[in-house]
Amino acid sequence: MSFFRGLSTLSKLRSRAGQQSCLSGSVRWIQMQSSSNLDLRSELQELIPEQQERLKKIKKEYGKVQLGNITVDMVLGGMRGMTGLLWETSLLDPDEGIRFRGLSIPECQKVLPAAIPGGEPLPEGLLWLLLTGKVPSKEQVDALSAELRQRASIPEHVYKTIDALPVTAHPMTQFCTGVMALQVQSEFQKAYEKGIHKSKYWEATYEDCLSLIAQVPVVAAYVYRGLMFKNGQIIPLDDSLDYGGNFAQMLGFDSPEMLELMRLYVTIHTDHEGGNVSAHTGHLVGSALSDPYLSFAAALNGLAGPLHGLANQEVLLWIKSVVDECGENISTEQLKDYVWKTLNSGKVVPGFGHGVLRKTDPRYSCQREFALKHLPNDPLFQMVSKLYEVVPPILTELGKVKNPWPNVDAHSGVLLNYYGLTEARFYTVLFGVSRSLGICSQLIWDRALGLPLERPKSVTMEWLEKFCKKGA
Ligand code: CMX
Repeated sequence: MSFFRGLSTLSKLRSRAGQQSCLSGSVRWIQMQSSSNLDLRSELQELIPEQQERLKKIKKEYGKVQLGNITVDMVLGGMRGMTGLLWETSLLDPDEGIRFRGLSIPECQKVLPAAIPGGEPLPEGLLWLLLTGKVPSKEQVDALSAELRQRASIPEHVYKTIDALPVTAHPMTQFCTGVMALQVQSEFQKAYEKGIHKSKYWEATYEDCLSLIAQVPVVAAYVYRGLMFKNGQIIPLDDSLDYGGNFAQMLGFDSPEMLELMRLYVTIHTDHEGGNVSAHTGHLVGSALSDPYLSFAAALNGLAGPLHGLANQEVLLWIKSVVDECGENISTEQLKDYVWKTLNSGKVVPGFGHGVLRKTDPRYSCQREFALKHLPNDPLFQMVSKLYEVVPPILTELGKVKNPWPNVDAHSGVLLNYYGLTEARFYTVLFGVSRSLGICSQLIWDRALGLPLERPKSVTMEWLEKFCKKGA
């Protein structure tokens, strides 16, 4: 069935949720046999053979088709624009933004089950979509929520390992250390040591991934509620709550709006196709058959960089420095001066620009919608709105910035800050929790499809010079 000509179609789809698949392409859905599986693993078990056949066919029929030319600029430019990875769970269009298995963020907000009528999507629903290409029913999502809660227990040594770090260790260091400590329970590693057959890799990977996804919010909440921010007052998991809601309440927030924000936040940060630093790192490390804990910890280390996930921390700190220096009622001219001052001191304006996107990030836009609905008069939100007007023309004037528009990180901090999560240094941990859903979903498919060890060719400057002179 061809699909996607307007959001009006989507309301009809709600009633058919669970019966559609968008596995066959980024913007096309095909009708699939309706499934009554409440269990995600059984659903995957059914899908994997057909996708393995699909990959074999692509290799056989199109293996020698050229996808483009590699230029020296691409090699020197961090492989920008070089198509070189298979990533099934999402696809990024430079102008339109991310689609999760073919669905844009507004479409996900329409069709994925919510905790409250008309509310934000439940991240478990997005996980189901990422893994299967199907929009789950509410019953399927509820079953997955329950499974994740069951898998969320944390061995005591994980907390002790985090506690062994200095209290001042960055929250991302604490979080990543916690994930590494969880690794000792890896089912994949144990199965590999016992000599598991490669056709079964995905099953052990699935076990690790679901447990990891379930556990990371608990570890993250431990980091937040620890000595650095909340004097070690830990809040346990609530057995009646969904994944995003539970995460918010474990962090210490129980207002319905904050629970909704967390559901939206976790949903939109999950996945951004395969080439970004965290996703690519997780996939690369996983390609060596490192288990999901090792792979995801590696991904987190990439996310902790200021040009990537740490930018959400940087944005709030930067906005607060503007307010400290110039006050909340800063004029447009003063704000322009502050942006120029940042640029002239050799820094980037955090929250603006992107390696692939060339328009405003839809992850920014949906957070803006949330703010307009819930906190239109918040002074920091108004500052973010002002920056939306002021920064793009200045970055354009610089002449070298390919995308002057705001990205996901330009907005998240002020929303969290409004609801009382004011500790900016913790923000990238939230991003990391959400990323577990995307990176783990792809890791399961990496194993199911038998994707190989990643090993691109590198060259030296001397090699490039010789090669180019020969060709000239
Ligand atoms: N402020 C100042 N300069 C910027 C800029 C910004 N927001 N965005 C890009 N530029 C500069 C680059 O630093 C680069 O300068 P040099 O040639 O002097 O090195 C030039 O413009 C060209 O860069 P580009 O091709 O437009 O962008 P890249 O793909 O190299 O980098 C990104 C993308 C995101 C790292 C960059 O836009 C940036 O540093 N933004 C600020 C940090 C940020 O918000 N990161 C979060 C991204 C989203 C995420 O991953 O979470």
